Amino acid sequence: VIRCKAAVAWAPGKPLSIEEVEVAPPKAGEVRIKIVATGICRTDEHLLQGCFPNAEFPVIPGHEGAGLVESVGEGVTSMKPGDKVIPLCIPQCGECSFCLAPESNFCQKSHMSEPQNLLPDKTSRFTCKGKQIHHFLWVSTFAEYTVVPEYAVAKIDAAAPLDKVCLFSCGFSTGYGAAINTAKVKPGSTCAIFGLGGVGLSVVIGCKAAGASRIIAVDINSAKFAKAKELGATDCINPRDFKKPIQEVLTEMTGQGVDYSFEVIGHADTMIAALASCNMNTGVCVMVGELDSGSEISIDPMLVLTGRTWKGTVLGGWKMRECLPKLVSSYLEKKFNSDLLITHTLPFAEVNEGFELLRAGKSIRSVLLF
Ligand code: COD
Ligand code: ZN
Repeated sequence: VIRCKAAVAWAPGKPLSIEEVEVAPPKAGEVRIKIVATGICRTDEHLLQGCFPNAEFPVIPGHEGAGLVESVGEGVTSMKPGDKVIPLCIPQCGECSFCLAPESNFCQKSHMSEPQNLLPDKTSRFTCKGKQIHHFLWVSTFAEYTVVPEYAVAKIDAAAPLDKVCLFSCGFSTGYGAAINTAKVKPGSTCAIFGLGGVGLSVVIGCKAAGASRIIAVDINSAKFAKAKELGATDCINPRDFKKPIQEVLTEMTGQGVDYSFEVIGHADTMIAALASCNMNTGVCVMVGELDSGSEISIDPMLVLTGRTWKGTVLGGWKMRECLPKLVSSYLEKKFNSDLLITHTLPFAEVNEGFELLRAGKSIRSVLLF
């Protein structure tokens, strides 16, 4: 058993408290990881506010981490102590029908079908002050040490800087993959991205990498435009600067609407605007943002009947265990610069300050270092 620091959420709506926790050794098929760096994602904020479906408290949040294997349980063969790894919030068991389908990146042994508040054997490896603490998405990266099933861990290049590639376990991969895998953006095409947070800006990086010739960034906060331009946006527009609906503005700017549009905010009205902004016949609209649970959306069916394609994406469509190592290699070959998304690097003890930056819209991504 290792005693170490972790940020525990004891109840919804309360700040995190840094505690000393006990982390049990990995059981068969599990890996204990020393987390070196972890990003703060809005999904962690949803969890803290009590808005994450089926979450149980107390819990150790965090799902955007990277670290080193500390020890492995019986039967683990794909990694050894000292390996650099990224824990995955969507695993890849390699055996279920989703894992075997080439186009799918779901895994049936994941939180879509099994709760991730505890490890697959329905027990926790964390205790604090004599209480069992829940895991989050099996990864709980707001702990100096965490235990994760082997099939929910990707081994990455030993040269990877962990304080940068931690973003690959969620935010960056989601946005970049939405452009590359889900929309399959073609060279010379036009794209519109609604919402320029860390995920939306990663979509911008993906559209540029795919060779789009026009990348129109849309946000109500014009302070986001400088970074969007730096990452590849060719035009930046603020819906508040126009009297007419933004879909009409985009259609006028492009003639027939964009080839690909992306909603990376999570609001019903911008989902409909993004859909209406793409070409009525051949346009593809990708929904990346998530509506509050329980909300619904209603659209004029003509928007889709004329031929548009409306798609969703989870973690950018990557089969995480096999694709993340390749994505890390592309990063090391400087095919894109995701470092520009990191606006703040903080010591782990300042985790609550990191959430304040997120709530105030002052950060794109904050990375916490242990
Ligand atoms: N029009 C244009 N822009 C807007 C509007 C609007 N009406 N409202 C808000 N915005 C802008 C904000 O100014 C901000 O710049 C941006 O939208 C949103 O940015 P962030 O920083 O709040 O969000 P991100 O990029 O960190 O995350 C956005 C998601 C939509 C991905 C996230 O909130 C979400 O829904 N997550 C769940 C879905 C998911 O796949 N997550 C990844 C796995 S955890
Ligand atoms: Zn996330």
